[in-house]
Amino acid sequence: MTESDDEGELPETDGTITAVDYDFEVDVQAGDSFTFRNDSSNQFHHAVVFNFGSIDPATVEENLPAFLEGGEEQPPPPAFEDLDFEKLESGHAGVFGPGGAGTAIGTFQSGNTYAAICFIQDRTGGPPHAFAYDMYEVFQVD
Ligand SMILES: [Cu+2]
Repeated sequence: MTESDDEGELPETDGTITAVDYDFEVDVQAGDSFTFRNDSSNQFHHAVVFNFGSIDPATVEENLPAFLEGGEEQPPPPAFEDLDFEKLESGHAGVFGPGGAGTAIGTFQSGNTYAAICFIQDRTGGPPHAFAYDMYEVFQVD
């Protein structure tokens, strides 16, 4: 992971995942790296990327909340049964405060469905953003 306050110093990557309060804008292509930017004015964020393979984005969107809330104790929703959970995480950007940016390793395959998810809490505490504000974005790579 390379960190920099000045985006101009960051190396080229295969796409960008931008966090705001409390959403992601995703623009990534098939590849093995991404730039993470926190454009929030207030909160810290990160991006954990899950790979849902060939499951279509609408199905992931529908089942993701129950899957996240179930944690590791609950069985996954039937739609996610065939996933290899050992390989679910395909990328992970570190935590950045407002205005921060960095590059991260992330494997993106053409045609696959992914979700970028934020598990960071507000500065004042509370549940992770994914739960408190549905801070996740489901996307398919072209
Ligand atoms: Cu967040």
